[in-house]
Amino acid sequence: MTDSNINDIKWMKRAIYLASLGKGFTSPNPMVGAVILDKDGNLISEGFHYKSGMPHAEAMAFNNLKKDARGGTIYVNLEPCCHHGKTPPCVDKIISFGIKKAFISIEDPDDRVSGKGIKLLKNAGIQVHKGLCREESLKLNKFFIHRNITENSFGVLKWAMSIDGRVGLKNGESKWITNKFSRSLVHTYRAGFDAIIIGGNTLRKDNPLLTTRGVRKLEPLRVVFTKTLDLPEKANLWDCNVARTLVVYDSSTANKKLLNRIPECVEIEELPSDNPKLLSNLLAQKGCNSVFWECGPKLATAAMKAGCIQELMTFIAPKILGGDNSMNAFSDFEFTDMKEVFNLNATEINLIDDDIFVRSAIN
Ligand code: AOF
Ligand code: ZN
Repeated sequence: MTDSNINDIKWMKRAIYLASLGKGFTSPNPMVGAVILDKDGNLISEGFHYKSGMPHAEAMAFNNLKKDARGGTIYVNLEPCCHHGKTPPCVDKIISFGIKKAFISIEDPDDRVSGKGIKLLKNAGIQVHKGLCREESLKLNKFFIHRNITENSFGVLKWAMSIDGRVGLKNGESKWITNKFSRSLVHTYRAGFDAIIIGGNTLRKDNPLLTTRGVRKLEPLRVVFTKTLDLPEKANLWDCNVARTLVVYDSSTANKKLLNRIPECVEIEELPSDNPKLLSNLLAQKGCNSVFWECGPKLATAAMKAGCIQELMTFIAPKILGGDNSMNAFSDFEFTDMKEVFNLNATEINLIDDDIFVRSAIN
């Protein structure tokens, strides 16, 4: 590897790091960072996209310029945009400031940009290098990329269970299976998502808060997916000062008269059926790149079946609950052959004090 390659990687990694500073705030937009060097290779500016509707990474970097950028180089982890959205096109800025070389890690999957941004830069005579730190950039924006390609939110399903695979006793008792460190880690993980989903059963049974406990100032949207609208009059989720709440109900089965039990501050949406795919699609349209499913067995099973889940987070506690009728993480998938089961790819295994944490992707 030459010195120039090493430097290019260094600056691209810096752009990726800057991009990551927007984590939790950019949706529906991606996390983007930009670094600008002058013609002699000195750092003259940098920027990142920190919120949808605010300047893009490149725009922030050009706004912060300390020196003339003519003949310089830009490093950016996502293809610069060429459309007039909430803000003007970044390619125009790159061209007008006289940049000569652009390192772009990955193409933008957004149809309005996808390949067109790079083409415009090349047409303007800018040398474009694509693919540097590609894997890291794909990983960083996997939620945004998934939402753009599938029009659904990237789903991560979480559950906590005993070492014999139970999520609760047969009377529904489930507080607390895992230790306090695991539970507080869940609050931190929530901060990485745009929305958290539960079903009506979980709301009735657990009355959860579904917050990050202040880990993130702008709390994720809390979503209740209900078939009946038979929800309690008093619930922690009805306190909209803590975080926003959205109730989504199945209009084919719900009793709409029960809507008046829900406080006005709660947002309401209806769907024609209880298909979780429709919910994932609705949330994607509302700008959620990612959703954290913290639901019970029925909804978890339906979400898995419908392809709404891309990743799983499992907390395993050193406890044995036993019992034929204890609660499971899933209800019946009705598999009759081992060829039908979900095959997972474990990507992370950690000890959380005496609990085990496993992250896995669905193959
Ligand atoms: C960039 N740099 O920092 C970001 C980009 O609604 P707008 O105008 O903010 O446009 C959003 C789209 O712009 C988004 O879907 C993605 O294609 C691109 N985001 N592009 O050049 C940035 N955040
Ligand atoms: Zn842009």
